[in-house]
Amino acid sequence: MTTYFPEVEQITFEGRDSDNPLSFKWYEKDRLVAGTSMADHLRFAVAYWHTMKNQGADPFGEATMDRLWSDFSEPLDRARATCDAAFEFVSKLGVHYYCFHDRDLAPEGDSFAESCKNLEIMVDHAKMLQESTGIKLLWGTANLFSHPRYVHGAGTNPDYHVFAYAAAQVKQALDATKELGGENYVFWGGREGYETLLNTRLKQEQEQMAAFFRMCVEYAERIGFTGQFLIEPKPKEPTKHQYDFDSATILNFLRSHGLIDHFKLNIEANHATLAGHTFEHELAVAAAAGKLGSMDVNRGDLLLGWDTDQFPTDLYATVYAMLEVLAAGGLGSGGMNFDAKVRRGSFEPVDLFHAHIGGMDAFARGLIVASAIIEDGFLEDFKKLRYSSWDGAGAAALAGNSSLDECERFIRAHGEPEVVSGRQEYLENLINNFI
Ligand code: XUL
Ligand code: CO
Repeated sequence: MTTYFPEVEQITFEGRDSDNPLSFKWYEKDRLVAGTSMADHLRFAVAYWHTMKNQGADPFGEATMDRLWSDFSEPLDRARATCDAAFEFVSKLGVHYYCFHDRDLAPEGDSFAESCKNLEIMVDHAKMLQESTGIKLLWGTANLFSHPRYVHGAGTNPDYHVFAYAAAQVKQALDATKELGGENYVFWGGREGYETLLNTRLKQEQEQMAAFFRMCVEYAERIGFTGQFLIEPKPKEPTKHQYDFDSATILNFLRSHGLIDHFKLNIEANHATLAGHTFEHELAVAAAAGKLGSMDVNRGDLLLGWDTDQFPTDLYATVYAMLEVLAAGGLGSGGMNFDAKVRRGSFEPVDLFHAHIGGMDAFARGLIVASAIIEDGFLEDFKKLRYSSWDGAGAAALAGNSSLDECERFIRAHGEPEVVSGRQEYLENLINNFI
C-alpha cells in the first residue's frame, strides 16, 4: 500500500525531556486525569478539509502544499487517495476521530445524482478504512457555502429552489454520517447571513432557517440517527452579518423557534474572538444553558481581524478553556476538532504532524493544569466566599421569592453595603503558579 508519510512513524508519548519533535511531550492517551484518560477527556479529531484538502492558495498566490495524494487527475481517484492519506495520518498521529464536509470526502459531480453517487462511493471507502483502523467519525456536515449556487445562502436563500437543493444535500450528508456511525452532526451557517438589508428580509430568512432545521430534526428521527445535532456560531466571514453570531444569539434563536431540545453548540476559538469574546466566555455561555456540545480548537491572531484558523499553542487559552470544559462535566459525545490549518509556508507533509502534536500537547497540558487548579479548590473557595450572601439573605431573592419591598426593608435595616475587592490580579498570579 502507498504511504503518504514515509518519513513519519507512529507518534508516541516520550515526555518533555525528549528531543524528538515527532513525539508527544504532554499528551499521554492512557494517563488518568481526575479519574478519566486523557484520550477520553480530549477526544481529538482531525479536520479533513484543512489537513487533507488545504492547498495553501491565498488571494495573492497559488497552492504551495506538497501533497502527493492530490496528484490525480480523476476526481474520484484523488478522493480515494486523499482518504487513504487521511487515515494514514490520523492513525500515525494516534487520534481516534476525524470530521468532514460531504464535499471534502467526495467531489461534487456534474449533477445532483452524480454528487450523491460520489458520496456513496466514498462513504463505502471511508467505512472500510474506519473498520480496519478503528478510527471513528466525530461529526459530519454538509458544505453549503462553496458552490456558486449558495452565493446568497442555503437555508436562508431568497430562492426556494436553492433552499430545497441545500435540504436535499443535507439529507445525503445525514445518511452518510449515520452510515459512518458519526457521533454528532454539525451545522455551521456558512453563507447564512446577509450583506445589506436593501435586498434582504431578515425575519423571513430566520424563519426559513428554523424551517430548515425542523426538517433536519424530523429526518434524523425518521432514519434513526442518534448523533447530537450541533450548531457552530460565527459572527462574520463570509457574510458581514451572520445569523449564528455567537452562543447567546443561537440559544435565543433555538428557543424562539422551539428547537432548543434538539441542538447543542460547537464552539470554535477563533469564532469566539471574531465575535469580540474570549473562547472561555463562549464555552461558559453554552455550558450555562446545558448546551456545550463540542469544540473546534484553533486560535486567531489578535493583530488580524479574520479567521486565521491557526493551531492552538497558547497555554493560557487551553487552561481557561479546560477549566470551563471540566466544570461543565466534559464534552459528552463531542470532542476537540482541530479546525486549524498550517501556514502557507509550512508546506511539507511533516508540518501537519508538528502542528497537530503541538495542539494536542497544548490541550493535554491545559487539561493537567486545569484539573490541578480545580483539585486545589482555590477558585471555587474564592467564589464561594464572594457569593456567600446569596446563601443567606439573598437566598429568597435568587429563588424568586422576594420583592422590591423586601429589598427596601433590608436596606433600611442594613444600610450601605461593604464593597469588597474582586482580587483579579491575585487570582491571575495563582493561576501562573500552576502553569
Ligand atoms: C468555518 C468553519 C467550518 C465549520 C464546519 O469557519 O469553522 O469549517 O467548522 O463547516
Ligand atoms: Co469550525
